[in-house]
Amino acid sequence: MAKKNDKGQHDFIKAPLTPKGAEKVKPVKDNAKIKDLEKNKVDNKGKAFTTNKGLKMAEDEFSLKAGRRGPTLLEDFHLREKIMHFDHERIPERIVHARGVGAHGIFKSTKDMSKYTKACLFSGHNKETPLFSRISTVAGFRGSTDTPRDVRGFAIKFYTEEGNYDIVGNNVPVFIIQDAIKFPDFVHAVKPEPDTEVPQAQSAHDTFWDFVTRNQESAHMVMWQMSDRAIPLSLRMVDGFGVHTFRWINKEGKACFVRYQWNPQLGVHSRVWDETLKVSGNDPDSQRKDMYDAIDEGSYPVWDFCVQILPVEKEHDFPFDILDPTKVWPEEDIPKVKIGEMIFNRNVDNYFAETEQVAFNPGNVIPGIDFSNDPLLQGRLFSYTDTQLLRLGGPNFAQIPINRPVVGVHNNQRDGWHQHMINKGPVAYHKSIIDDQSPYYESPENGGYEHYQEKIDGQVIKARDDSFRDHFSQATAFYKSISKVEQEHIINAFSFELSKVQREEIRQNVVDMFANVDMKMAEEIAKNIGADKPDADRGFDPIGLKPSKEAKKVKMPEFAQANTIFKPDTLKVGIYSDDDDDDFDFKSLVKKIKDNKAKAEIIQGNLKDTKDGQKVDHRYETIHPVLEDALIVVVPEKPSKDFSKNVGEFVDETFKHYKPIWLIGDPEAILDKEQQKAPGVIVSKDMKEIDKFIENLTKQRFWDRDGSI
Ligand code: HDE
Repeated sequence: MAKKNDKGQHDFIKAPLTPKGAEKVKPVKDNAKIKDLEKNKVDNKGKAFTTNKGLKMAEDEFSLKAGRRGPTLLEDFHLREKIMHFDHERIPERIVHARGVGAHGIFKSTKDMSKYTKACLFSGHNKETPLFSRISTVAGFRGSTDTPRDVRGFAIKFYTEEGNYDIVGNNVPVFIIQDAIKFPDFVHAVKPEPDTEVPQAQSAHDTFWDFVTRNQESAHMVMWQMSDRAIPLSLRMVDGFGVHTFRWINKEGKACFVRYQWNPQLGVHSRVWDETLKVSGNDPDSQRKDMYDAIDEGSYPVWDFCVQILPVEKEHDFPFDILDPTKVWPEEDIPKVKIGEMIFNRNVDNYFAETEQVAFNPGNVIPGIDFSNDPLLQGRLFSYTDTQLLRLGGPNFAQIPINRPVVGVHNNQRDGWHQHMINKGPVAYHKSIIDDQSPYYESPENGGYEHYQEKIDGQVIKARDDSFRDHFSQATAFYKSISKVEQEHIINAFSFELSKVQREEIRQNVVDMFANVDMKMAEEIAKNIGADKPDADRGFDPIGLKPSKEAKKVKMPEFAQANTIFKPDTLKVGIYSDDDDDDFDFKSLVKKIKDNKAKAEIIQGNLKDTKDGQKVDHRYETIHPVLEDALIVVVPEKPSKDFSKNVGEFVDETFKHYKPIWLIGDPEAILDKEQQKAPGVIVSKDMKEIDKFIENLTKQRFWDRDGSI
């Protein structure tokens, strides 16, 4: 029974805060979530077959019939159970971000940030917190391809000792709209058009581009979407951004604003567009397989986890609104600081149970983290719980193994679909004297969550502030900050997409609008698609404001992919060769490639091992050159018909996608004289060229190669 006060009454003013002797919060172990999931893992190996009720069955191949050729009987509970379950095996796919790949990992803090936040995962050095992450495309259905031109979602769930903390971000730093109320319109515009349900996983259609020109806050993100960032080489080579401004709060209750980003230690790399189209057809699962294989082989992807910190006093010091999700915080003005590393080191055991059922929510926060008034973020806080209620079939989705925290859950919520908890006793309301007023409320000093007490003073109004109305300055700054090659790719991407737009008026509106980003860029696009000369004034929606002088000065060189990290690690070298090439030493070549941390895949006419015992990975027919990052051709003395038939396609595709090539043997009939001298091409039988080849592989693409596309 609860203690009474000195007047002999129960204290009914408030429930006790953190009674003496209450359990202290203990740090979680990095494998805490893995251990937790163990409890739910099922291994059928060597086990007898049972129904879902545990009944062992003598047979699972025939339904119960009245006579061997007679009708099936209703009393066949086994048949009914099996078919009933099968009939309900699908749940609604995510309305956006339906196609994704998940992985377990660890966040390791490398810098103590307790001066700025009391969030447990960021305090202390070398502190490890388990996590689960899901990277996704946005527009495509769950069964679509891995490699459309699209932004990638990048969500992380940290299982901390103070509950789950989710960062639900993207691989680009800005969003397409500023206010959540426009999200359904945007999604309707980018998804397949409702009359025909085409096109799948593509923004190259009328409704998307119509939306863009009618909502010009989209300008900046569209530039990113047309850039190489939207066609990544691998999901292990994408950045992640929290996009919104969040608030951090320290132990003293002092707040600051923050933005998150995490950068891959392998660098940010992309494919070229022609290659991407072919990858989609040749291996629609290429990126999920790439992630799975890398983790499976122990090549764990690692991201540097960084934060930009802004004192609250500086909120209004910039030519853009720091709450605007269509703007980045340029690093020249607000430098980023590395505070940790995020490593993916374990694959899921079951795609549906983990990757499909994981439920992220930007509203899942822990003490030390709070929201800002970014109107996009505010709307998201409502949306995610709502969507999960439908997708996961009831209010108890937080009890699904992948979603449950690694700490205990104690409250008075009860019942609902799929309730797994067995709460004891009669009390299911707060402050009961029967249960000693348990569960008690934790005081903020001891880790109880308390919202930041921001002072709000304003009129109730459906509007946006003028500080959100400049839509073009950062779109221009982004374009100006990237390399010539990246700029060309943007022009090509716009030209491709707009060529698919059927309505001439929409095509013209787009070039007119983007003349406000860069006139030369818009002119090139207009020329490519046969539109009239762009007119920036005609394309400017006066609902926006022209960039101020200050805003025009913003620079963002940090986003040029030309400045990224280059490493040969995990890149794939295809070794194209003939069956039964007795003389060639495949073993040493494969070893040298692997010594440099790259991967070697032998491609031949059939799958029989090479004479020196190397595994052949692919047949000519079952691999396409776009799936390799570089090509070595081992030309035999007397090439077989099969070798000669396919070698042309392998070399041509690799050449025109600017990738490294090494011809070991006679180059005649494979490359013409000009091509043999092209950058990134080696023609030599000398195996010492391996060093030069690895250097080329590290560089990845030779943009100055003539004859490429
Ligand atoms: Fe989401 N978003 N979103 N979003 N979002 C969903 O939640 C929504 C936004 C993002 O791998 C949905 O569980 C609204 C920004 C990711 O499971 C849904 C708004 C950013 C994922 C939803 C936004 C994102 C989602 C669909 C405008 C980047 C996949 C299924 C206010 C910062 C997470 C689901 C995963 C998923 C709503 C805007 C990222 C419908 C209303 C901005 C990575 O609730």
